[in-house]
Amino acid sequence: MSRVIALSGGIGGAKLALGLAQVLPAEELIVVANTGDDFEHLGLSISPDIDTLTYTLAGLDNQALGWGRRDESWACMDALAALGGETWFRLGDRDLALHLERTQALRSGETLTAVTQRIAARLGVLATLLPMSNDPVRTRIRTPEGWLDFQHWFVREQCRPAVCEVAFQGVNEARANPALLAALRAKPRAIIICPSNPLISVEPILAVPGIREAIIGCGAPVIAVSPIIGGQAVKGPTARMLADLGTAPSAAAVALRYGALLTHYVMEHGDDATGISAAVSRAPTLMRTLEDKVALARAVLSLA
Ligand code: FO1
Repeated sequence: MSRVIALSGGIGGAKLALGLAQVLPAEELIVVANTGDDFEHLGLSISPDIDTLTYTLAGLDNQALGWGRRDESWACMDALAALGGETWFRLGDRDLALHLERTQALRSGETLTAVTQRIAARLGVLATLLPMSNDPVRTRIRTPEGWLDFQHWFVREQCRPAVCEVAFQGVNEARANPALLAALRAKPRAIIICPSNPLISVEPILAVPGIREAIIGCGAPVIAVSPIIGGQAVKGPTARMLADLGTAPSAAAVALRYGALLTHYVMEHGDDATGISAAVSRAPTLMRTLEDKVALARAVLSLA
């Protein structure tokens, strides 16, 4: 059976991944997670985009926060604060269990893929969730005050420092997830680039040696959904980051960044498509409800 392979970062991409999971049989969907946001914190191995995708596909995501787990409590964070510990990166009591389990698994030699799939299965996720690599890749942001690890820039500094450069530390040494390469060789039906931030969620995946080439070589349509509507990111710093890096924040600018990789680009009605070489499709790309996510997933799959 031919499969759909979706590349995704956190919240925006995860919404479309959920829509795809609603319309495709589980065995036909592979979701590839960005791991450039990962970091070691309080002795724990944290993989935010894997976690957002896992919780979203499991129906356990915290929709108010856009990250972490619903029905959460914060007793550990409160106790840690009382001890003078670091609480700028909020880890809920139930979310902590996932980080404890992953950290223990990695320390005992389990691959990131294996522990990701074991946890996803325990939480009832049926689609296949693959980290882009089992090797560490760390997105770093160069600001006027110097380089910052991604979560320090994104959460601790709240995206305030201007972005002069984005780099993916370790990406050249990272081996593409072999399960992803195998799926790309097995004649997939479509490659979908979810509406995540291109700079920090999608490009780290494409930067892992061999992944871009395997996508181009697999012969399937490559369909990206714009993360920008009307010049604004739906959520997060995408538009601001593009502007910092000298690119006008527009749906077309994102398509131009992906360049010849795309066969199709899905963007909001009314946004300017000038200069886009891929086949442009229009659809409502703002996903508030599950129906919105399903409708967009159907619109994207209809192009394949
Ligand atoms: N984002 C925040 O803005 N503040 C937080 O305290 C925070 C905690 C957190 C804990 C676990 C997790 O998986 C994600 C968390 N995030 C938090 C979101 C995270 O920084 C983002 O999901 C990404 O890295 C960007 O996509």
